[in-house]
Amino acid sequence: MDTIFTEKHHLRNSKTELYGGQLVEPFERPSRAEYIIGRVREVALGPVSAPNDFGIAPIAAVHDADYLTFLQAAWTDWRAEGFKGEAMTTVWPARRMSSRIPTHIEGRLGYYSLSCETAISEGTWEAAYASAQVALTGAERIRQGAGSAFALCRPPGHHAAIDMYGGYCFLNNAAIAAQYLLENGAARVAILDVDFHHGNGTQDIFDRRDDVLFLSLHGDPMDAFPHFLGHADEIGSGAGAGFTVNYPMPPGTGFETWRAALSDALSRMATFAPDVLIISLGVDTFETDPISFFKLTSDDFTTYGADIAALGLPTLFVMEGGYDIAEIGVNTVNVLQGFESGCNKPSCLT
Ligand code: OKP
Ligand code: ZN
Repeated sequence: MDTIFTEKHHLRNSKTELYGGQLVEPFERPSRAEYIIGRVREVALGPVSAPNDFGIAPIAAVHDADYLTFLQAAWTDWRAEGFKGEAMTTVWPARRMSSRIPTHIEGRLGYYSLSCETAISEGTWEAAYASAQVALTGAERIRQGAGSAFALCRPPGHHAAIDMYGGYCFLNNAAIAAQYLLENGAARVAILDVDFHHGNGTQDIFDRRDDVLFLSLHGDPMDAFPHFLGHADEIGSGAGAGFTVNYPMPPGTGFETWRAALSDALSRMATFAPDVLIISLGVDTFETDPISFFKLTSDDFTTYGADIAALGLPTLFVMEGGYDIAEIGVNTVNVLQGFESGCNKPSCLT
């Protein structure tokens, strides 16, 4: 399997995350990607290549134009105020307040964010842009006939909504890849989100769409971030009704329960018959992940990779979360190797 990767992820190197009432080193840090690419190389998963630049258009096909303008200027605008730390939201348009977009950066941060743990720092836009290009390059490989590809995106994307960042995400890499494929020959795309956290951004982007089936297995939002989306009764809106499927699961969920949800998701995907499958691949379902509460083992990642391969669909893996950094390389690559071992497509056997 080919991997798409760029060192530009290092440009996302925030120093502060608000966690438990303290400013700590962010869980989402550069070493995550280094461990993953290190493992890709160690097991010789396949060639590693740099992304091409598809420009801003495929990003603007998914995100709000003024949101993108905000993101590109946020660090400069923040610094222009003379603030000493990184850009963090302190105020939101809460219930019954105005939804007018403020001019001051503090107001704009509130308008365009969904949480405050994620600080905007120098280079954040450049890294997020490069991460989206990694996903687009992976999508282009699939469009050209590859049976699979691994977009080693960092920063992650699945919490980024049409016009909001948060949960370590700025641009929704998986959604950008899906939209690109739909505009370049695919009639239907399925997105399976196996990150521990609900993919609220992806769900938001495709809520009304019947050409994208979004399925997410995640910690119950009653107990887990992002807390305000991801319930089982969210099924999509309008023409998109029935094209969103959520599998919230409680603290302590192990592989048997998780795999039963996966099995249901896979059979729904088979019925949908997409041209391409995109996996939002987070390995924060791991038993010792520091911010999550599922109990998957390293071997379970291999097993479910093979389960996914049994669908026999062209599959783009897009990296999302995973915070047990010492094990993130093994767990991520286990999914990819499991997929390859379980894949019977002609394109996998070559
Ligand atoms: C990003 B991704 C836990 C707080 C969680 C944000 C988590 C973002 C996860 N007590 N804060 O989905 O892996
Ligand atoms: Zn996650």
